Amino acid sequence: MEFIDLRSDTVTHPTPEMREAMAKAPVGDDVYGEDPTVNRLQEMAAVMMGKEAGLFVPSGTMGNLAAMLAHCQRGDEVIVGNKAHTYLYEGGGVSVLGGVHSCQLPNQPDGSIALKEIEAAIRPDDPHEPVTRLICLENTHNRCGGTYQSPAYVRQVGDLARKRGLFVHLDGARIFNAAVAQGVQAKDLAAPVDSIMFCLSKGLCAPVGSVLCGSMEFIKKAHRIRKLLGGGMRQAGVLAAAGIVALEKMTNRLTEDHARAQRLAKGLDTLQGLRLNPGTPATNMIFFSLSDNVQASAEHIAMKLREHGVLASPIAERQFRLVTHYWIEDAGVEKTVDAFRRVLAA
Ligand code: TLP
Repeated sequence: MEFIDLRSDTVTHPTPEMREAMAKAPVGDDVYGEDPTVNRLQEMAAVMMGKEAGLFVPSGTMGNLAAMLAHCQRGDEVIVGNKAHTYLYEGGGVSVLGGVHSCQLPNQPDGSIALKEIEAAIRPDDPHEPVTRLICLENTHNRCGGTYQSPAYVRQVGDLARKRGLFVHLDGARIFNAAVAQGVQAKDLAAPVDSIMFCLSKGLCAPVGSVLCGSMEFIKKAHRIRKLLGGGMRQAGVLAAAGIVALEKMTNRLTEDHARAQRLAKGLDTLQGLRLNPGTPATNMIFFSLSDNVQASAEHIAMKLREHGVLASPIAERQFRLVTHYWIEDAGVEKTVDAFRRVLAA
């Protein structure tokens, strides 16, 4: 059975054009810096983010970790949102491997961190305390509902960081979703930050990989750290080739995923038994919970949905996240609403 897979946009398979580009890609040993396809992808990514250089990494998690380790020393502190992917879902890597302390501040409903809170959390120069070194933002913000932050907000954080001698790293796993949702360029959102990581293997459909972008000096450090983390790949051009197609062909079409998310949310909203989160969907993620009158757990509902050919992610006892992407078409939207209707009525 063909499943309608809404668990994440990470489940996307490469497009036929990507598979063709992968088969034909010229390759070399990228640890020697000799893979022409990786080099081309890194240059393209840097231009699109308005940065001096880019570094192809195997995953978003490694990109964020390499960035944080490049910015921080042991004993430094990173300011993160309490719902940030870097804080919740990356194994605490920056503390485990970097000896970096984290200061978690509340994420606002739109995924931002209030400027006042950031300012108040910056440590004084006192030997009792860790040294505040880095602020991490996330755009779009996954756990806050796929919400996005504006260029003006990112600029304000960047200005504050510069004034206080701090770095800013942006987890831009879905930066192109944030950009198309606001009708701006990705580089408008990346300009105020020192480094940005974005993923090729989410809504952009490439099978593997992310790119970390920043200054030449920063990328040189991150390159050394990537090797140390075991992320130096050899003939990685076969993967980078799909990434190039992702950047050339797949960024602007993300508006289609956002429109389908709207349509899906509208359909789900007609069903008794579900309560959409306020404001959902902001981009390609729909968050909702089960109403009190529904006895079954989200886990049980997800199991039943599978029998109807729909894969959905429970993210808590009574909550779901659905994510639209390239492989979800209009018929899949209808089928999903129908499957929820049947399962809730059973
Ligand atoms: N997110 C995954 C899960 O890990 C939750 C998903 O299904 O959404 N930053 C953000 C904002 C992310 O959403 C993710 C993956 C990552 C980083 C990590 O990327 P990978 O999976 O490539 O390490």
